[in-house]
Amino acid sequence: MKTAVITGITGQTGSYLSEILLKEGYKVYGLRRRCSVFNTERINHILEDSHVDDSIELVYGDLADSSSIISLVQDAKPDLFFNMAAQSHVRVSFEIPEYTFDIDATGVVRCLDAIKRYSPDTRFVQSSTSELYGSTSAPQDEDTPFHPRSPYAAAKIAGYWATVNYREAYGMHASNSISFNHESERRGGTFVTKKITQAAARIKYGLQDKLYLGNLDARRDWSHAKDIARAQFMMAIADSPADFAIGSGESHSVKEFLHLVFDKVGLDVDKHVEFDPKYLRPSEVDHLKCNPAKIKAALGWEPEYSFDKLVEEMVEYDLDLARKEKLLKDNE
Ligand code: NAP
Ligand code: G4F
Repeated sequence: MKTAVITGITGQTGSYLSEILLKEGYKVYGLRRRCSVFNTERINHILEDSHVDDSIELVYGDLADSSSIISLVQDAKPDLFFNMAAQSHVRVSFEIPEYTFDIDATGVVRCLDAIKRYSPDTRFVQSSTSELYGSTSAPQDEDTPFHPRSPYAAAKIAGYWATVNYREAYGMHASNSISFNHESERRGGTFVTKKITQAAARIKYGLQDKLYLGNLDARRDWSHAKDIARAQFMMAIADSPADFAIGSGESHSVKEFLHLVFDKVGLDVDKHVEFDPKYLRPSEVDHLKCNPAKIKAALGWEPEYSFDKLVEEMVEYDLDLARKEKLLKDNE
């Protein structure tokens, strides 16, 4: 049976990737962190389905702990290894820079080196990021110079180059997905898109009144996480390893996203949204917009979601949650 490891399986994109791999007939090993509360909310539906055939196995570990990564690689000797785990919040990385480097830079080397030593035929995909481009002007692609603007991006750039280096030095099938922003109903609530859709839905149902945001002028290339996960799988099974910029090719400002969501829900932005400087970053990334020509030509990847369809799905999901929350509150 074909096997795959996913670090960060409990995260947004790792959860979608696990669905793709199971559908493709892989046995999936997921690295999960020990947590004081349940942290498998995004994959519980998959765990329930796979209970009968053990097609998914969760293993405790941490990117800070090389022994757990080595054991997993030695035991599973996977065909594919996706490093989806990271301290993935840009603003938080300014507050915990050393930890962010340990996980997002050294953690990548821990994975690569375990594979090199114990399972050199395993194919590796590193979740790199458009944050590497930082202040370089849009549009960006594989040939655009990097200029990181946060501890997160500086750490991820080390992970990017470690992946390139293990490919060149040891002939490993190791690739970087330079993914632009990707969102979904499963997006963490402290990222701006989910923060907006969640707040709009709760305001609609009278569960909160205000939404506090930082810089509304930043522009991002937002895709659906399902489309990005599918691209990462296509990279892993491609004949040759390579680095690909993955995104929709469109950019929108945070302000546009905000207005679209509030319009869909029928709310007035001026009445409910306020500025809070605590959400500003010491250095910001102003404009990210992908040129996805290389992955489209080389692998035939095409996104299935439009920007509007992504926003619609997120809004509908959060409206449904808010409706249920209101119902519970009314029956307390
Ligand atoms: P996410 O929802 O924040 O998920 C991160 C995952 O990493 C979670 O499963 C988390 O576990 C796990 N994790 C964090 N620290 C860890 C550690 N020390 N050891 C082991 N696991 C750890 O992020 P995402 O949006 O799915 O993104 C997936 C990957 O793509 C990340 O590497 C991110 O940096 C990168 N990326 C994301 C985007 C985007 O827009 N989403 C764009 C470019 C690149 P818990 O569930 O226990 O917290
Ligand atoms: O949603 P964000 O926090 O995402 P950001 O910083 O672009 O990072 C995400 O995408 C990267 C890929 O480019 C990933 F590598 C990374 O892991 C993560 O998934 O912020 C988007 C924009 C920023 O310009 C931020 O300043 O929204 C602005 N913003 C305005 N108010 C806010 C807020 N961001 C957050 N999180 N919270 C706010 O209240």
